Order: sequence, then C-alpha cells, then structure tokens
Amino acid sequence: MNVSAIDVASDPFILNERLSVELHRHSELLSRVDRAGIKGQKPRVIWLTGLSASGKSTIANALELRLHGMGRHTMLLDGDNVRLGLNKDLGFAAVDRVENIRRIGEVAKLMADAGLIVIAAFISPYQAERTMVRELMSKGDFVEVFVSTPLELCEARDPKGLYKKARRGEILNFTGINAPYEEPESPEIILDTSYKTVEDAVEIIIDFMCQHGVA
Ligand code: ADX
Repeated sequence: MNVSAIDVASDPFILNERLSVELHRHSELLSRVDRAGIKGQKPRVIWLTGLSASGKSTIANALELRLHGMGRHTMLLDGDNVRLGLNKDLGFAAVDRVENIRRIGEVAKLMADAGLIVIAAFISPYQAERTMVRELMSKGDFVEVFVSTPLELCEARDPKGLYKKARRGEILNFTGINAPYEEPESPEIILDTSYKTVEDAVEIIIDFMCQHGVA
C-alpha cells in the first residue's frame, strides 16, 4: 500500500507521535566550543536584519568572503535562497514569517554548534522573532546587525522591482509598504548603507568581532 505525504500528515497516530512529550535532550561529549576550537575559531551567528534592498545580502556576502580569506569556516544563510528550499512552503503573512525565522534560527544554532561562523541575512521584521533567535543561542554567540538604510533609498534601489509591484498592490504584506518593520531595540551594530560603503560595513563588523574575541 502506498502511503502519501498527506496520509502521513493527517494520520492521528502519527500526529500524536509528532507532538510527543517523551523527548529528552541527550548530553554530548563534545561541545560547540570544542568543535570550533579544532578550527581555531569561536562559533557565532552574525544576524543581519533590515528592509528588502537595504544591503543585507551584499554585506553578508562580502563579510563571508572576508572571513573566508582570514581562514574562518563560515556558512551563509540568505532570505531568498532559504525560501527556495527549506522554507518554500512559507509565505509572507506574519505567522509564516515567524515560522521562517524560527526554522532559520534552529538551523543557525545547529551550524553554530558545529563550530561555524554563521552569517544570516533576513528581513526578520519583528522584534519578538529576533529575540527568540537570540535566546536560542548560547550567550554572546548572537551579533545583531541592523542594516538601517531608510525605506526611501531601498525603494529607489528596488533591484527586483518588488517595491513598485507592492505600491501597485500586486504584492501583499510587503515589508515597509503594507507590512511592518520593527526596528531592533538594542542591536550590537547599526549600519546605514546610505553613508557606508560595503567595505566600511564589513570592516565595522570585523572590528566588532575582533574586539569581542570572535574573529
Ligand atoms: S522575512 O520577513 O520572512 O524575514 P525573508 O528575508 O525570508 O523575509 O525574505 C525576503 C525576500 O523575499 C525579499 O528580499 C524579497 O526578495 C522576497 N519577498 C517576496 N515577497 C515579499 C514580501 N511580501 N515582503 C518582503 N519580501 C518579499
């Protein structure tokens, strides 16, 4: 007999199993610090938040290249890419965005536990979801970078034409136009790309990491 994904998803026994409370976290002999230590680095999650077209992905890519050149083992997680794979079942309603960030937070944590320096670039528009991710990480692992480029400049850049579509009402829930962006309350770093070049932005993040013994 063939069992389809829908059968499995709606089977009450399997659903019940999925919600099982009989789960216990196993202790591990090696810690994230041990795993990172073999690479001579400290695990971190550098989390870039900001509007679409604010410069998050460009800075994240340049930062990864720079850290790679310094011999650091990194991994880049980016909004559009993750939404084409792991999170392709999610849209842009608030509930989906929170689930998007929850899953990415869990993935970033696994990667940090593997000893990597994770660079994450997501709009992540809600303070509560960013706090949720921060609290998931070991203390001090999470570096929140607010890419604070103003809406007017993001909209003028509009590299994918999405702002224009949102203004025409062709995209619902578009951040900054018809969905909110809550500015971070206390980010470790603020970068406005109307004043800073990508190179400056990368240097500011690297300086912060060096000062905090990260890079
Ligand atoms: S988040 O809000 O859930 O954190 P995420 O960073 O994963 O968003 O994805 C943002 C990308 O999705 C944008 O760069 C843009 O290309 C695309 N996108 C498509 N629809 C929307 C929308 N309604 N609001 C914002 N971004 C959108």
